[in-house]
Amino acid sequence: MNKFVGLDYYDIKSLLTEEEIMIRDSVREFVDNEVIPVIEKHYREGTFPMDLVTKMGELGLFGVTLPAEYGCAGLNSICYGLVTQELERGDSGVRSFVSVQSSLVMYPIFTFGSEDQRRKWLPKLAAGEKIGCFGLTEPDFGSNPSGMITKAEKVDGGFILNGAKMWITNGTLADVAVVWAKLDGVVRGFLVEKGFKGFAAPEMKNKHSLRASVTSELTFQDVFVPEENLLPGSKGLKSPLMCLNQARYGIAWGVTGSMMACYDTALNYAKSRIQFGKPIASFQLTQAKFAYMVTEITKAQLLNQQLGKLKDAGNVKPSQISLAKRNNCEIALNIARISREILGANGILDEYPIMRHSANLESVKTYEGTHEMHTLILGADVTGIEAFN
Ligand code: TGC
Ligand code: FAD
Repeated sequence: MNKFVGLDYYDIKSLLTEEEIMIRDSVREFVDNEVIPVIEKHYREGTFPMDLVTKMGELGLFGVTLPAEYGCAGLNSICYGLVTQELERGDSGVRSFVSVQSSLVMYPIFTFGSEDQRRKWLPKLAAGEKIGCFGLTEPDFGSNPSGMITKAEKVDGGFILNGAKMWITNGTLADVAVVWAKLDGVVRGFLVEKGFKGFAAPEMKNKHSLRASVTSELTFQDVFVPEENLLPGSKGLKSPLMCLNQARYGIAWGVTGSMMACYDTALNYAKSRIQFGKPIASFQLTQAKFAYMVTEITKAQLLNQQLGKLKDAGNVKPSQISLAKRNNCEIALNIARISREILGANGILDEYPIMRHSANLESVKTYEGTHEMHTLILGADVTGIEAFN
């Protein structure tokens, strides 16, 4: 197995601390040793590599930015970004697992949960002993979650939940679902545990994208949720949207890892593939493709660095995260397609990771806010005029 050396055209390593470099390199090695050797098989079979969960827990990859008192690594946002970048170099499904567990489950329990909820869930989620999922999207409400119809009603000792969620990463695997539902017309977060009567989480099959990731429906039929499972600090749509900021940030970095994987594959191939008596890397049209890719990857890396600095300084605006998520997903897809072109017919084989990345990136461009929603978020921010409807 060759060790991966990621593109670093602008010496971005010089912007990282020793600790950040160490974390990047240890996740890079984990991906080389544990993810790359198994991922194509899982992708073909449509299964998630469950063996990785405990290993990722041992490496401290879940909830990396949360405090050590809850079993987490207490690292900065650059470290979190580097973790997702390296994981998605392996596969978007593996990065998705970590994004959901960290940004969409542990973050809301930490931010909106009671101390009891934090102590009950965070150490086990950090260790990978428990798995979580995040239910916001519904069959009829994707880009506009404010219209959700999943509803909670107050009863003695708790709440009765009714409704359905769709497209939920890790739903079938999850021990705990962070479910967003309206209580008296206000969006609140509930911890729905595996085994609660009336709760089911069937897997959605036959995906062409993110095949090494479990995607599920969640259905709630008169599910009794005890009082202590309401996230007390959650109030309004702002609460789930705050979680999305964390996950979108990780995606901006993650897809940069996909770009680096596709670029690296195409460059190695182009140097050794001979046509017309020369390596295809020697043709000007091929070099133009590499010039585009090296430029765009470098721009994405610099965008991520500054975004991480803003985030750690507590100054980041959601629209700045949208800019990076929107740009980097679009560019990652372009780079996957260009890399596939460079490999010609070989590019469609699963001996190479490019088509897998390309197919995955279709989902990544769609989830956590589609390209169009992030365009509108940016448009609203710069003009001061909302154009969502
Ligand atoms: P709007 O009225 O604009 O906002 C409601 C309240 O929220 C505040 N807000 C935010 N707060 C924090 N972060 C953000 N990003 C925020 N965006 C808005 C806003 O200030 C307001 O606060 P307040 O105090 O006034 O109440 O809400 P809207 O209904 O008009 O919708 C806005 C819109 C369209 C931008 C939003 O709904 C949106 O982002 N839609 C996209 C939906 C989406 O991204 N879904 C993702 C589902 S989860 C997922 O895909 C996981 S995949 C994970 C994986 O596998 O890796
Ligand atoms: P729609 O909202 O129906 O949009 C369809 C098209 O219309 C899009 O191109 C969209 O951009 C466009 N559109 C919509 N409104 C406008 C507008 N105002 N102006 C212009 N264009 C518009 N959700 C979760 O809650 N939890 C998860 O864990 C999760 N995991 C996912 C995993 C996968 C593999 C996938 C594919 C999705 C996942 N999602 C999850 C759901 C995801 O967040 C939604 O798919 C996404 O928000 C878009 O919603 P939608 O698919 O219903 O599309």
